Amino acid sequence: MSINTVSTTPIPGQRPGTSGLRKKVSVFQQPHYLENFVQSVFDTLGDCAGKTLVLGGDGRFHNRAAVQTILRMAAAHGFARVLVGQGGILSTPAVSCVIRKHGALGGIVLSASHNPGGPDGDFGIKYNIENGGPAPESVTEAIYRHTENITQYRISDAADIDLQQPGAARIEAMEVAVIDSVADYAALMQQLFDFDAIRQLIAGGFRLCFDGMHAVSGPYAKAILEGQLGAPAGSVINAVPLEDFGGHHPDPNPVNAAQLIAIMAADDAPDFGAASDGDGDRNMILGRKFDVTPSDSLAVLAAHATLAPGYRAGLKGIARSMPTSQAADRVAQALGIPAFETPTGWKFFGNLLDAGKATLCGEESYGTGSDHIREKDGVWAVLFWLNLLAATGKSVEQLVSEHWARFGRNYYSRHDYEGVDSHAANELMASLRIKLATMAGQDLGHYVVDFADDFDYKDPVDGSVATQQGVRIVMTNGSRIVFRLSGTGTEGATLRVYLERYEADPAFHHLPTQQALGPLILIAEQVAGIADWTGRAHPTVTT
Ligand code: VG1
Ligand code: CO
Repeated sequence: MSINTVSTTPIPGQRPGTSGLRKKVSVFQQPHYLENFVQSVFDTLGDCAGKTLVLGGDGRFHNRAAVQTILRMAAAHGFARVLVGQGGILSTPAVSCVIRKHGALGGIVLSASHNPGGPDGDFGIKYNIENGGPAPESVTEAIYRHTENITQYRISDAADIDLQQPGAARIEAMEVAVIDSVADYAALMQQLFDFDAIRQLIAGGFRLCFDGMHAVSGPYAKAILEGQLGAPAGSVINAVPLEDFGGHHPDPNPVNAAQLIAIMAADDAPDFGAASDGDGDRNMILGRKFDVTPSDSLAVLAAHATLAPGYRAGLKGIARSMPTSQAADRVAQALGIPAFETPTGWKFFGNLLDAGKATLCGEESYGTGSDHIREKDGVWAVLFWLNLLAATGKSVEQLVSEHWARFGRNYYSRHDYEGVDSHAANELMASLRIKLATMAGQDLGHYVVDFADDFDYKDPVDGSVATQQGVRIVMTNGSRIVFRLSGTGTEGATLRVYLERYEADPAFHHLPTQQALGPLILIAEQVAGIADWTGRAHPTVTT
């Protein structure tokens, strides 16, 4: 074994987006592409002697090859130890859990999350810091600047490590520990939730269906739901991670999880349905013939959190991303705890969680989590819901309807215009920004604009500032329209339009969502000229 220094030149465009660096697999397969980025991460970290790195991914195409490359480079950089998931597999929440539990310096997650996989799909890499959470922008920007000037990387010429069985091996002076991908994570879940109560619920005939979407959470859900909680075999479907996710988008929303939606819409549907995404950090919650919007899910969990053993002491605060509905804010108000509004992306929650200012966090994009780790967490959200269902004896629909009756309903939908021309998308946003200054006080349909701005965020812990995080038009009654461009796509631009209407009157709590939001949808088109700029009369995906 020996360590080689390889000359390289910068490759443009290695700037991480909302959640790491995501590109087509073919881009990552270019010579030096992965190596340049990984060396930039390591050089940004500096001396790693004596330190531990956690490594794993969602099992998508190119995962195994990338794991072997990164192991050789970590050895060359002087890490003492790498903890790598068996088969190269670790979900995003499991990486966060393992970093924290084993006191690692950080971790690398190989995933493009909800983006499609396979040789023609997407690949991605994300660095998580010592607290287990996504690197903040100060770190990702330093990594990016390094990629612009890189001249060499170092790599061992050691043979591939066998990742199939847990055990220990060595590359140069570095220990490689192949760990059970599920064990640490499952142990943490047992501390947070009442497994006995859930086991009893299931033993009493309560039926559930978890859709692993052929992505990383299958093995976690099988081990916990079927293995530990006694759900009958077959309760977890599409449980085996596949390199191409079976050709589907591993994105748990009513559009992409069509199989599960059909199961939950049948007359003999199970009592509870759920799905997770490529890297296991998202969740979709369903009742029988009933979908729970992610924003409502956060609010319901917050309102009942003390029913779960891990949250019995109460919540310190609730944080949500700006475009997420304000349903959780109403719960925070009722509980007398602070509510925080952050830019999109889990990295913005890290400081609030570390400082003990927030306990629960959520995003409208099917992401929910807490201070148990520093990532959003799909299986955790499922167990939290099961704990509430077991403790209350109510159905999913009952819990949500009662929530609306108590707090009012925040109708909510996101309209995505995917793969639009980047230039046109930027022009659309620029033209919206120009209008903002004069919007306050204007009548739009039956609404009056309270204020309109481009969301800025100053982190209350370290004072760092993020600007241009989404254009929002907020009406006097709290209804809102938000526009922003996606930072995770790999083709053209994706325009996201977020629509929210607050309705206090229970007589109006059961309208079809798109109908309830109809007037706001018209206003969004009228204000932004979406059809003109994008050439699209309708969104590609509505969630
Ligand atoms: C999207 C979501 C955002 C989420 C991010 C990563 O980002 O909107 O809420 O944090 O994906 O999720 P964007 O920039 O495309 O809107 V995951 O599960 O793909 O890591
Ligand atoms: Co994800």
